[in-house]
Amino acid sequence: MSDLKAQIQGIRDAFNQALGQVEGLKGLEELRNHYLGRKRGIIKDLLTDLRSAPKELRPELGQAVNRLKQAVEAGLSEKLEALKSNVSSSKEDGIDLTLPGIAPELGSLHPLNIVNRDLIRIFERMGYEVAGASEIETDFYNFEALGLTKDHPARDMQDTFYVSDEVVLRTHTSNVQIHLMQEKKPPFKAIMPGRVYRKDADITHSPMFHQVEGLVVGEDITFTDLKGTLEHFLKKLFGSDTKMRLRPSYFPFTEPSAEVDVTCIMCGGKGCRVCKNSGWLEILGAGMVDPVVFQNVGYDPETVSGFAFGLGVERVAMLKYGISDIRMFFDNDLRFLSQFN
Ligand code: FA5
Repeated sequence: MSDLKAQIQGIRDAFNQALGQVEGLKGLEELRNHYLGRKRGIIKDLLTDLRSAPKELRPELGQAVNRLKQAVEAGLSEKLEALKSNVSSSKEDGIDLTLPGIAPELGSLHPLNIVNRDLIRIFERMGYEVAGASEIETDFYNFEALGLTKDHPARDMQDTFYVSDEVVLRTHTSNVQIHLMQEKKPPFKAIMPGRVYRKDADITHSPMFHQVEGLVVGEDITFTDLKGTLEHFLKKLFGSDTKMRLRPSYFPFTEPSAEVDVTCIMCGGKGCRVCKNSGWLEILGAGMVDPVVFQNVGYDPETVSGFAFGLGVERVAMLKYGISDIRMFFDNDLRFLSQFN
């Protein structure tokens, strides 16, 4: 009798110890089977042993086994609740839920797309439409119609990738001007972003780069309109303190033409390494549309006038973010790109 009682107590102690060491649901299930299993469980064995105990002691021993069974069941369900509510301490199937999660890597806009969108947005707010054309272009749209005849020395200004004698990878977005003017009647104003190509490669020049072209055509469009538009644009882009200046220049498709400078965004115009101590940075080319271009698209230069401008997106992005090597935009190095999140 006392043997069986001592055995029951031993089982209870062993169960409590094992229960304390259980760490997960799988271990708990194993413990349940070990003690309460219908065929080979410890308590089932005890009940079998009970049958051979003296008859007069059986009720008391039976009660003791029942109490053990209830204690085991209570212990198991208590532990189950604890494991469920404290999942953070659970280690199931090799997954440690206490470890910090692995955050998914979020993509972000490429810095050139950020700048491109900013540029477009500024002009859209001024009522410009957005237009585009093919990057593979005929000689006519890329050169001829813009006043760059076959023997024109200014063709050398843009080192060209030729697909064939008459087909090129466009060297600028000015080709879109011609398509647009052929398709539309004035007045209109449009902005034309896109990829362009030149045989040109160093730390500030890339064989593929992006330009944004602007074109405004109508009656009585003057150089003052050009100046006011660019001033507004550059202040929106670089800040309201930005100043602008125009220098006489030459483009075959504009007359007069100008290079447009802004006060250096690094030093505010005082002079630094970036602006080579001049206080100014060249930012875009512009001018009044040459009457020859209007004639080439069938417009009457006596009744319409207009202005055009073009800038390099990489150049703006390099200035805005202080990037010294243009190749960083195209290396696809995540250490660089993730800084623009
Ligand atoms: C032009 O391409 C003219 N079509 C711009 C224009 C349009 C003038 C309308 C007047 C009226 P330019 O060759 O200067 O101009 O190029 C414009 C800008 O493109 C440059 O200021 C520069 O920022 C950028 N650029 C030129 N070549 C490269 C290159 N290889 N890599 C990166 N950016 C370049």
